[in-house]
Amino acid sequence: MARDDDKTTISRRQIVGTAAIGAAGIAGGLALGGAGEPTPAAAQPRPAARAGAQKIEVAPGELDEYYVFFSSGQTGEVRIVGMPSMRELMRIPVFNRCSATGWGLTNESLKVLTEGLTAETRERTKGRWNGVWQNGDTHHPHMSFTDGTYDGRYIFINDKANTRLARIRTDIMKCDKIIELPNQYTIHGMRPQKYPRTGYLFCNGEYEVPLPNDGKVLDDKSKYWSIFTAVDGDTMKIAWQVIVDGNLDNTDADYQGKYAFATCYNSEKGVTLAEMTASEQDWVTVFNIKRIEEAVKKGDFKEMNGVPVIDGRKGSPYTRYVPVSNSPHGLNTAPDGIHIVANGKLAPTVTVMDVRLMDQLFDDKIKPRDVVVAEPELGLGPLHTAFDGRGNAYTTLFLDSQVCKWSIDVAKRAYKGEKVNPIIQKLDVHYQPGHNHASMGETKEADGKWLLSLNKFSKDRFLNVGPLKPENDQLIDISGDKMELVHDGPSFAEPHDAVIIHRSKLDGRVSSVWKRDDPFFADAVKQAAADGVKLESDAKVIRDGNKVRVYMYSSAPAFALDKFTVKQGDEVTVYITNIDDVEDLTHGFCIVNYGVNMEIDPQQTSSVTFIADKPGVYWYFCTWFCHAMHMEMRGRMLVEPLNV
Ligand code: RUQ
Ligand code: CUA
Repeated sequence: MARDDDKTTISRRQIVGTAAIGAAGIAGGLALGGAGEPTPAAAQPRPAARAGAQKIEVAPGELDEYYVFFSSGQTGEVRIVGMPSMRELMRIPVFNRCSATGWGLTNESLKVLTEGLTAETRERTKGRWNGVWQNGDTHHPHMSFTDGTYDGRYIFINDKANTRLARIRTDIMKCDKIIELPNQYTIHGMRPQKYPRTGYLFCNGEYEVPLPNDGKVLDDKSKYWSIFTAVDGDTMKIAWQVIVDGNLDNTDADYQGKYAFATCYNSEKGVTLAEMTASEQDWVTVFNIKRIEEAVKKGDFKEMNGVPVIDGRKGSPYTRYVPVSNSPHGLNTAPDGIHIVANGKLAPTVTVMDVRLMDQLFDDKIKPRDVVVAEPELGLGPLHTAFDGRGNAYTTLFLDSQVCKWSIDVAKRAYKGEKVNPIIQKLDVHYQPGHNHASMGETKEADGKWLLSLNKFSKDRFLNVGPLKPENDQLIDISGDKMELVHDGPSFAEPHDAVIIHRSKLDGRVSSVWKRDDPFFADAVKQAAADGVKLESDAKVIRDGNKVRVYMYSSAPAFALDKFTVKQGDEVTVYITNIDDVEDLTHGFCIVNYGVNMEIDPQQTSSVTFIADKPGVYWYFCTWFCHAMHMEMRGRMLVEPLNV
């Protein structure tokens, strides 16, 4: 395979440095990035003694200063990590199944997983897999905003695999809504509106398809389109969609509530690697939110699958297309509220735009390129940029395996012709970084303390665990003049993206005990009321034809029913209410050889439905070690055979 020092291989700079980049160049570049021989760990720089630097140790019993919400790529979940310790604190199942919590098995989770699917998907998944997709691919977690900073209400996360958007309630750290976007094929970039509040979630349709995608058009790519969607974060309903030229990769919003931006790497609308990278320029698409809202009001749209779809292709009043070098990727708005950075990927540059020029651009007083105020050349493979709130930017260089720290102001002066170098420092990371994140750096409250580099390859940085390696999320201290690498953290599978949120944003918001009137299990409460059952104090079996509803409560170390009897073939729903009112006293409910398990937290009601298809004695037991007599916390389901 290609190596950096292999003289027969085209050099990285030849591949990505200049204008003409064909398919072979990209393939070569990726091979260099992905398959280069590892440098021995001993030869890698290690953090030296750190004078006066920030403390990374979080002693036993101490708490972290930041919450980090990580996506998890192909596992489909969201993870909570403490920073700076980088300890994983919790996993939140979203698009995946979870054996521990019963996500994808319980009625409460199935409702979340299915109710927001399109009618078509519901039909396609009917009768298999509990009516839901089995996989997801989470990329971009973001917290809801009010007035340019995190407001603690929700975390939103996209599913690239099956075109869904999910919302997580931070009070219980559970997903409470999932919707599928019609007319669109995949969501890649996803960002919340920052001002005045969230508001909208902007969802980028990366892949181009015929509209409608019903098989009538197949290979004629001139009839393929990409869609930009705005979802209302309060109702989780689609507000509007925009058809665009090219495609949509990453997205960000301004701090004024007027514009959203998206990078386009396939302006060619190619369907092969060579076609997608053929032209030397692609663009950033700018969306004028106010004009789009007015278009919806006055009816300048086509309704498709119940959604107003606005035509935002070139020449429309709703969008502008700002040319930038070949195949930009990340898009990042700076905490100064002014600068928007598009990251070159196949170009060695990042393009800096000034949001204050967008009004003039939409009034056609200036040309699209006139909104560009800097375009520094930083290195090879710029993917994403983070900010410290002190005017510095930190850009990941995928091919160079570095983070480049640079000054926005100096880059602007250089763009005007001054002989100045905006680059302040380059730091090696291990290896091939994608996203990076600064503490509070995606808000107007960027505090410039920590930087995370989410590296795609770990190679030799950890004990060898086989051909599938973890990713490496590296923690970097940026509080001083120099970036300093302080911690390596493995992760599975591919986090892509994270947000670093000061814990004060969640202070007093996160519960330890459920509220009995929580909407999450409102259906169970309703059914119990209809059955005349008090969930907190009744243990009852109610037969309704061949449907059987088993109600019990639990309190460590016992379930209220030590047995219940059903008939073979019955459709059984077990409702359990954990009446313990104590922090950290979770019970579980698992039936042996029935494939059933679920979590029941303090004051929560959980339910699961299954067919009692096999006669016999089936013990159910508590799966969370809750008491000295946790092992004894069990009971029997007696299934009477049909023909007796
Ligand atoms: S985006 S790095 Cu979804 Cu860059 Cu993965
Ligand atoms: Cu309840 Cu273990």
